[in-house]
Amino acid sequence: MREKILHLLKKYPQEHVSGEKLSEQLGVSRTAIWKHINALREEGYNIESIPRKGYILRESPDILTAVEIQGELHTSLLGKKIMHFDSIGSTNDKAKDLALQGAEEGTVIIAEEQIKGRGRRGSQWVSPKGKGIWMSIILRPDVLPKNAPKFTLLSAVAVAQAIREVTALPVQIKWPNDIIYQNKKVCGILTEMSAEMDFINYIVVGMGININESIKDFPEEIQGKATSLREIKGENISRQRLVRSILENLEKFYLEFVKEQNFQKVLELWKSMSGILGKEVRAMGNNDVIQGIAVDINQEGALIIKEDNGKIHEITFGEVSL
Ligand code: BT5
Repeated sequence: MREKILHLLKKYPQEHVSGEKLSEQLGVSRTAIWKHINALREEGYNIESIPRKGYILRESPDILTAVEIQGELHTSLLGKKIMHFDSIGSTNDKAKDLALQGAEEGTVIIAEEQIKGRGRRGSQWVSPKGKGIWMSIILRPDVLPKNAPKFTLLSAVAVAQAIREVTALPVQIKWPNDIIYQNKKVCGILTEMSAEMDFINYIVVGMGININESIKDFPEEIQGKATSLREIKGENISRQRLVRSILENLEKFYLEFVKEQNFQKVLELWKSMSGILGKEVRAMGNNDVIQGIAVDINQEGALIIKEDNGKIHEITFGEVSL
């Protein structure tokens, strides 16, 4: 009901809409309308009401609900369905549950806050309320499971591109799943997959992006290695604009890859935005550490490292530090 009221108020941005009209069009009492309007005000909507004239929406909050995002979203697949939660354990867990129950490709789960946000291998992802973008997207690509790492690269390129478009900040990609600015982490991506031998059941791409946090919003142990777009830019950034731009960019690269088998553009962009190519890196795998120059990534998304002695390694997983 709240969504319907918002739709109507947004339809008439210049004029007051009477309580009577709202109640007639939506088939509920004027008292019910009034209660919903108050609830919307509590969410941060600035709705003016003038006796005998009605309601007018003066300002909307930067919350990541379907109504707010879909209004100006230009996609044909991603974000056609958006589920928004005030608080959740982990959007990736929710997305996986929904995917198992048959949720459609392109479904997006967004939360204002995560209580059990996850990084890779059970690490914690700090997700303070209303500050960042904590979002997961369900994909069902018709490609072989060995292509899975490409979706992490593809998502990293989409997020980096979107951040550059919205903020003009030259953020960089650190293989495989981080977006960094001056070697501090702005965003992490967690790609999870359910697959059989020869087909992918679903992929969930989860992204955590620090937007309007101040450094004190992060626990001490990550204050030295995390940052937010607001910290860098010195001003608040619209989370809504960024979510739209991410979905639009991701859809473009995703469809190019799954429909036209074209991954070249993503690889080129990845390389041009890379924060590690040409630099000395340390890659930590399960038991070994490889040190050398990050020279390239290959078609499969593996990182190529060249040791001092000339030996070449292809790294397919692990943590890379500069
Ligand atoms: C990642 O893991 O970078 C993937 C993070 C994915 C988070 C999203 S949010 C939406 C979706 N739902 C989830 O539950 N997860 C996804 P990894 O490379 O393993 O990095 C994790 C490490 O980053 C932690 O061990 C911390 O050191 C650090 N960290 C935790 N929270 C951070 C934050 N907000 N900003 C920067 N660094 C953080």
